[in-house]
Order: sequence, then structure tokens, then C-alpha cells
Amino acid sequence: MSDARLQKLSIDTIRTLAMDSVQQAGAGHPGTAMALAPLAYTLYRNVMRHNPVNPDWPNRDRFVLSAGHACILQYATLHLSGYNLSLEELKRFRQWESRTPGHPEHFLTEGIETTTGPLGQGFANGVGFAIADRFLAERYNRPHHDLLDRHVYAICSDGDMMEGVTMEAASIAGHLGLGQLVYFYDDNHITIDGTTSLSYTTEDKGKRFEAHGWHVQQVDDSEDIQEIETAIRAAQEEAERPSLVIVRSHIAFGAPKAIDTSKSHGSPLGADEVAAAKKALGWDPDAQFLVPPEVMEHMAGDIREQGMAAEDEWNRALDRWSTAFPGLREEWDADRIGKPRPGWVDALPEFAPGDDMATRGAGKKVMQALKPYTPTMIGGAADLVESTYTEFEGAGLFSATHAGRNVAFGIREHAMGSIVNGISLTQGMLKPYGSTFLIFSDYMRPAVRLSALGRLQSVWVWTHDSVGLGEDGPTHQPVEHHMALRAIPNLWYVRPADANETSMAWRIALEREGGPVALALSRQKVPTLDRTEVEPAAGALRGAYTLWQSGEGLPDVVLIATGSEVWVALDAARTMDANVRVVSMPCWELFAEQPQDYRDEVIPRDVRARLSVEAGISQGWKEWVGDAGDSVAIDRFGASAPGGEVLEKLGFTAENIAARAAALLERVA
Ligand SMILES: Cc1ncc(C[n+]2csc(CCOP(=O)(O)OP(=O)(O)O)c2C)c(N)n1
Ligand SMILES: [Mg+2]
Repeated sequence: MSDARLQKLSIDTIRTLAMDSVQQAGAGHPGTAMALAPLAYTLYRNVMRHNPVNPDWPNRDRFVLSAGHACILQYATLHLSGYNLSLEELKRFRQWESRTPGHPEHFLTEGIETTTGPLGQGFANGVGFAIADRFLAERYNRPHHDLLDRHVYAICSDGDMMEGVTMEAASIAGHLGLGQLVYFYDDNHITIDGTTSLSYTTEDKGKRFEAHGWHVQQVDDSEDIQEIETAIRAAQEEAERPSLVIVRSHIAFGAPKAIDTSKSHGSPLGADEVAAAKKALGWDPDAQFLVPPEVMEHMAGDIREQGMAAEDEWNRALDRWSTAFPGLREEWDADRIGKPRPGWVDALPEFAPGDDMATRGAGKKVMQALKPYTPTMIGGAADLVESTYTEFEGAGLFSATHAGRNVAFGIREHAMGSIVNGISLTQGMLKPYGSTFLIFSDYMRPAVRLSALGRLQSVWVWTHDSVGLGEDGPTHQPVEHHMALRAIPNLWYVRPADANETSMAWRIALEREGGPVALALSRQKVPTLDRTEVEPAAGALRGAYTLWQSGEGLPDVVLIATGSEVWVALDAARTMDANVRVVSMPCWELFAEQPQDYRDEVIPRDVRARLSVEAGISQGWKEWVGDAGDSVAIDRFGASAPGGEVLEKLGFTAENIAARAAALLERVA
């Protein structure tokens, strides 16, 4: 069979598998998969350097389907490319515990690099990939030894292009000159509700990207593989600017009636239309999930061979490099363990009592102490380093010409979140963080949620974590945010009480595997607790611990406080004449993971007088204070005034807390 025939047969196999899988599932997105089959074929077979036999090899090109709804395109192509994704899995598209979920999830399916679906996220994740790659290339590459030189390919849809996060990410990608990006915009004029004439006509999409410093090309026909390949080669050669290739396509290409209709975006075509499409493609209309053996050979056979050869070649380059630079090789091996260098725990600073210090200030000191132990930790803030204090001092700025460890994300919180997630997806090599005011966690919440869903190692550092930030007022004062973030499954939210708990909070962040950790740090100073009088800060590693108790045995009342309210609760407890326990509870999620015995020991079930003290909404606290308990909380927006005064007015004084505790004790006793 001629190459041209094999090529068409392969592309049509992707198309028919997409139709059949969606038809079988009774749900899914066939149209875009059908239209982009030639692009996927070209990328996987002729362009990308990847090895289905070892999907994780370090110098593989990475592919992102930002238009995650079209995932059957990727699943079908992975199957035909020889990845570990069987035809059975395609038949189980979107079913319980299949490897072919409704949107791609990177931890579930080999060959999927990131979890996509919320439009725009994949676009920005890819920018994170490129930042990570740039950083690692500068760290390891040496003249005549380009150990890492890979590209990031992404497919984006109209929805991706319209989302704001995409523009944020495109803007910084242009600024940083991320030439490894080769992105495709699937210009099909179709979205869910109809044609793009509804809401997306006037702007010149290409010019918009050019204005962001991108290299933009146009391919007029998504069926023209030659044209696509030519554009890709030009994009690969463009090293200084990210590339966007605008590809005009026709959704549901091949289906006589469904083509160019919005209906084909997200519904099965129906048995008749599937049969008609197959007929039009010269396919047996009754055949289902048909994979001609010559297609498997042409795709999986060739791709595996090319992939293994590419990896072998790279391994030889790695050997030569290791011989030439043995010191670097040691660094490489240490980096790939994905842990800080040995000794880092001992290097965590201990803070002496008497020094009042904002936990953001303590955080800064902790970061500097960790700096030499975490050479591949990179990150930055959304134009708030001046306030969040999050930087590795002297470790350089990440720019178009130098890959320093401090990334100036600009005022782009959402993209920062998604980019940090992308960086964290560079297996084992990099642990990134992103930082801003806690209030603006709202602006990055979609990315935070995906970090938790995707089990990513992202670290979120949010400062100005309560009304205690003061004069900036209620627009900047988080109130519902502690709870809103605790509501995200698999996110650990840590709000340390003082400088020493901040050390522990960073320790939690660096030790955790399997998900992100968020630190909530104060703008205002808090006392550094005298640990000769209260229990060691290491208790924070269990999520909550008994900090102090006035008497022995079972307490009469338990005050459960978090973060910058702990010292006030402690002051209150010290004035009370009852057996009072103060529990510091920096991390609910970690505490919830402790054995029941420990939890009962810290918060005894038999003590019904339990009072929570947190500068945030009361919703949720019943879980720990119980039905009989009470909460000193803020169930309203804050106010613009000096922070101490706002806290005082809203009840966060030792007197008020003590009075509330005494009243509770009386009620419950
Ligand atoms: C943030 C976000 N908003 C909304 C959706 C729901 N959604 C999925 S695809 C889509 C738009 C479909 O148009 P387009 O992106 O052009 O994809 P095409 O149908 O062309 O493949 C929408 C609104 C989503 N996945 N993510
Ligand atoms: Mg579209």
C-alpha cells in the first residue's frame, strides 16, 4: 500500500474510532476529533519525538490537548501509536474506572501529560512546561551537549482562545520568548451554542498573538498535511518566539450532515450519520472499532521504532554528557529524586521567642534557608514579591535570556496558577510555587482546584491572610477563603501560628507527595511563641496539637485556633480561671488524617465546651467544635482601618475570647 493510502487509512481510523467510541458511550465529543485527525496523526507519527514504550523519558516532546473535550482524539491516537492504551479502553470510553475518562487525566493514562478540560488551562500548563524546560536546559546543557532540547505542542480551540487565562499565559510566554512552544488553534468557527459569529468575530486572532510577541502562521486546510508539516518546521525553527499555527478546520469532517454543525461538538453523531460518514470515507459502514493491521504497523510499528531510536540516541548523549560533566550528572540524579537535598530538615530555621514577626517574614527566612537544598525549586509572585516576601534571594530572575529561579509572573494570578501546575508536571525535577495575596486565591482558584485534582506538587503561598492586613479594606481582606480552600478535596491548607510553625508549614509543603500544599501567612506581626512555655512547633506536622493547657487532665474548655489568632487565644486562655486547653490547628486536612486516638487526645470528645478562634467565616467549624461548641469568627466582610483595630472590633481580643469561652463553659456545663 502506498504511503499516501496508509496515511489516509490511518487518519480515517482515528476518525472512525472517535465516532465509534462516542457512539458506544452515548456521550462525548466526536466532531473536533474527526476534524483534527490529520493534525494528530502528523504530530504523533511525523513530528514529535516520543517513545510509546517509555512515555516518560526525559527529553520527549510534550503534547497538550488544551481542548480536553476532544480527548477521544488523543486516546485513539495514543492507541494507534502503540501506547499502553488498549482498544478495550476505547470501547470503555467515559465509563467507570476506564483509562479513557471524559477529559484527559495525566495520572490515569500513559501518554497524557496534563489534566485538561477547563478551557485555557492546558494552554497555560504548556507555558509552564516550557518554563520548566528552559530552566532545566540552562541548568544542564553545555556547549555541544544539548541534553534537553524539546518542544511543547498544544491544540487549542475557540474556547481556549476566548478564555482570559489564555491571554495571560500568552502574554507572559511572549515576554519570556518561549520559542519551544508550538501551539495550534483549531479555527473551526464552531462552539457549543452555534457558530463563532455569536461572540467571536471582530478581533483578528492572529494579530492578537502577534501583539503578544508570538510567531503566527496560517494553515488554510486542516486536511493538508504537507502544509501543516511545513508550518510546524517553521515553528520549530523559531527559537525566540512562541508559535501559533492557526488551522482552519471543519468540525465533524467526513460526516455528510454533521460537518460544520455545533451539534457535532458534544453529541454522538447517531448510528445513521456514523454509517454515512464511514461510507463517505470509503469505510465499511457496518464495521466498528476497526483497526486495519497495516495501520497499526504504519503507526505503532513505526512510532515505537522511531521512539526507541530517539531515546537510545538521547541515552548515548546522556552518557557522553555524564562522562564530560560528572558533577552535573550527580546533580541530575539528585534532582530527579524530587526531594530536597539531604540535611534540609536540620537547616530549617528555629526562631527565638521575643521576636515579633509576621509569618510572611518568617516564610522569607525559611525560603532562604531552604534555597541551597532545593536548587530546582522555582516560582514567584503575581507582582507582589514586595508584599509576600516570596523569592530566593540572589537566585536570579527568569527572563528571556536567563533562567533564574525567580519568575516574575506579572499581575496574572490565574495563569500563574496554571503555569505553576505545568512546571510541577516535569516529573520529579521541579517543585514550583506561586504566590499572591490570599484574597486573590479567588483569581487562581481553577488552577488550584486542578492542582488538587491532578495530585500535583504545586505550592501556593498566600499572604495577607486575614482582616488583620488592615487598611486595604474589605476588598483585600479574606473572610470566606480559609473555608473555601479547605473545601477543595486533596488540597492541604496550612495556616501557621508563628515563625516556628511557618518552618513546619514549609516542611509540610516540601514533604508532601500526592497533592498541593497552600500556606496562608500573615501580613501583621505575631509573637514568636516561647516554646519553653508551650509545646514544640513540630506538633504542626500532625495538623493540630495541644499547644498549652492551664491545668492537668481533661480540660474544661478547649480553644481551637489557627494562624495569627493562636497567640490571642493563648492570651485569653491564660486569663481564665478554668482548666483551659489551647489547640493550635494549622492544617485541618493533616489533622483529619491522624489516627482517631490522636485526634481524640487533642480534641477530647468528652469536652463539649469547644471554641474555635479563626478570623474567617464560622461555616464548617462545627466539625471540630461539635454541636455544643461555639466559634469566634467573622461572618461578614471586613473593614478598612488599621489591622489591629479591625481585629479588635470584630472580637479578636483576649478579653472577648475569654468571655466567649467562659459563657460557653457556663452554657455547656
Ligand atoms: C472554562 C470552561 N468553560 C466552559 C467549558 C464548557 N465547554 C466545553 S467546550 C466549549 C466550547 C466549545 O467550542 P470550542 O472550544 O471551539 O471547541 P470545539 O467545539 O470547536 O471543539 C465549552 C463552552 C469548559 N470546558 N471550560
Ligand atoms: Mg471551535
